[in-house]
Amino acid sequence: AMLLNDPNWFAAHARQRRQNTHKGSNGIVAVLGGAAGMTGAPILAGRTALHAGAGRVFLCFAGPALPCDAGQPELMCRPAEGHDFAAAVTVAGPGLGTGEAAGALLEQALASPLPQVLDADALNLVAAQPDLADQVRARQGATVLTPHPLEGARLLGCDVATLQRDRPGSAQRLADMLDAVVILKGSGSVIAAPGRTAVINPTGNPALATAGTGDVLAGLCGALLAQGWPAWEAALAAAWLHGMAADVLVTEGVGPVGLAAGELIPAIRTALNRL
Ligand code: NPW
Ligand code: AMP
Ligand code: MG
Repeated sequence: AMLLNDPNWFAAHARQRRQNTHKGSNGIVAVLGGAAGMTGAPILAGRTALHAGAGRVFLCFAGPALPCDAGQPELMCRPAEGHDFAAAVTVAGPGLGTGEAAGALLEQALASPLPQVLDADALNLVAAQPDLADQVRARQGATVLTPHPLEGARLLGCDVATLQRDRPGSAQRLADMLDAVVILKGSGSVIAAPGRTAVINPTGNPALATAGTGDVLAGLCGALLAQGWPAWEAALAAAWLHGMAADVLVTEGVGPVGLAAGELIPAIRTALNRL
């Protein structure tokens, strides 16, 4: 696996925003998640998508709780039931739950032709239901998967120790199995895709070992996809920016102990604007 540490790579891939751009040019992100008791996860993903430049962000809640503005009035909150996912880059999974209703919502989201991010419970549903895995493989748009080691092991049908023994190989198997770009998270996240050499992300630190940081990464991936980054480049840049934000915060004393996932969001925005 190669290391992602070339600043020129970002200079070449960072998107300049045109002078006459408008919110419609910067893409739509829809987050599908937020079952009862887990509404924080999609809120973190959606707030990240907003601050990482998505033109419009919808939060589509699977559960009964509909936080009216999610603490961020720019976000548009609605029930997931009946939402049309075809027009947005969907980030599916944060706090989604794994019940029957969650599976049905995921099935609808997967039918969208646009690029998509599958995280958390979306991955757990795909691991449990072969029909959903078939649907992932058959998707028209690009798919980015963001498993942590346990989610990856569930997908591969192995235990975490086995997956961790060869992280680049495991990420590659996941990518080939589901025909997707994969960010296998953890210390030294591995980015893999079919037909490519796996890359190890050098940024990030133990401050990230806290609830919600994965939800932030998923929202960041969605925002970059919505703004037109190709899936492979979006995954590399998202992993790098997410880790870099944590590294900068640690130099400022915001961690390694006590960083809260939401604190990554303004640091990610700064890192993205400085690419
Ligand atoms: P252990 O403890 O070592 O045996 P789960 P989840 C393992 C939502 N959230 N290296 C580790 O296992 C999510 O979006 C809601 C090795 C760990 O205990 C999901 O929908 C939040 N092992 C739902 O909760 C904020 C590693 O995996 C276990 C590892 C459940 O997701 C939090 C956890 O995996 C959360 O995002 C590593 N690097 N990383 C909210 N505010 O609403 C993880 N593991 O059982 O799938 O549970 O990831 O918490
Ligand atoms: P999740 O488990 O879904 O909340 O995702 C956790 C996020 O934090 C992922 O992006 C991991 O790569 C990152 N992370 C967790 N622990 C570490 C660590 N020790 N070093 C670097 N990154 C980490
Ligand atoms: Mg997670």
